[in-house]
Amino acid sequence: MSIRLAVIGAGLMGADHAQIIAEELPNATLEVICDMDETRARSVADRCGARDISTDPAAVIARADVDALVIASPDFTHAPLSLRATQAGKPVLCEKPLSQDVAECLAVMEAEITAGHRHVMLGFMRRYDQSYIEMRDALTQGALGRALMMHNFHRNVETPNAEFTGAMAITNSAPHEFDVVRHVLGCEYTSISAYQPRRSDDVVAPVIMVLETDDDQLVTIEINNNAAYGYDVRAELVGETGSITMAPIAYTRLDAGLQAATRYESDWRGRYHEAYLRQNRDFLTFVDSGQFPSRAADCWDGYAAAVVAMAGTRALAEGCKHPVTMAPKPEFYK
Ligand code: ISE
Repeated sequence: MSIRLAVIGAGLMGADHAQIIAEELPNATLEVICDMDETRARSVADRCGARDISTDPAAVIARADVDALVIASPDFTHAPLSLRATQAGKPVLCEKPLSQDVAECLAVMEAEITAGHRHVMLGFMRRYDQSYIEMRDALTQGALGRALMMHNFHRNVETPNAEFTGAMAITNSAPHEFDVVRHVLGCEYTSISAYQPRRSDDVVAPVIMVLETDDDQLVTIEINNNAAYGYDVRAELVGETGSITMAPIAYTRLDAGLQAATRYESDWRGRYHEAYLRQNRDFLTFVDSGQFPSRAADCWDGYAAAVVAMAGTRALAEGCKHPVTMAPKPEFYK
């Protein structure tokens, strides 16, 4: 039976999820596109063939003709809407972050524990990207020996808007690395340091972070939201007996005029399209079977990302190493 979905948020990510559902997920139908901007909701609904639109997320969550939801509205709405959907018994694919407020993450976790099963799958789609899958497999298969360090850089062409700050590089962009490094290494973090170089212009400078893990490993993360040259995300995992590094992703190289050239994507939607597709298929399997996918990120992972992001913003503001202190992991999430 086809799964009836609603997408809350008709901005960049909501429109992308709606298009994936409409064009590449035959076992799902788009029932509602919800956005506070009715015109924007209508535009996405018409483009993707959704049956209805709404400007009221609470009403959409309660609709009898909606089996599950994709939450792609602004970050501050993610936890409250995930909480409401969990209390309504509706599965949710929630775009990252779950929340930048640790207490909000704990509230959603509490609701899932009360309900007795997970409802929220978090949109940390890097877990479904082939390069991180191969990196994690190499480690678990013993090809690298024990993991020592993981180096990461995450470069956007430019910040999405003028309000984007260095702290937002930590709370909005870096959660992808915070999560996927935990997933690959199977670790938790114990401390974070954060620094910024000075740029000669007035755009947001990169943020460099150094994190320690609970197995005495080191993780470096560079977030550069104004790299200019292209959307470029790579990592290298260094073990005691081997290393594995990501190649720049390109389908072709053009050799001409004594030059060789490859092309970068302009943003994450192109670079991670296959990962979004795999993630969204796994979400539908979760909705259909009730079995939470082993690769997927849950609310504990959302909480973990929020805790380290909060510590990272403090480390950046104070210019010193900050401890990452997490609550004990509930049995429910083990
Ligand atoms: C954005 O919100 C994303 O989730 C992208 O995956 C990431 O590359 C970008 O830096 C974020 O701003």
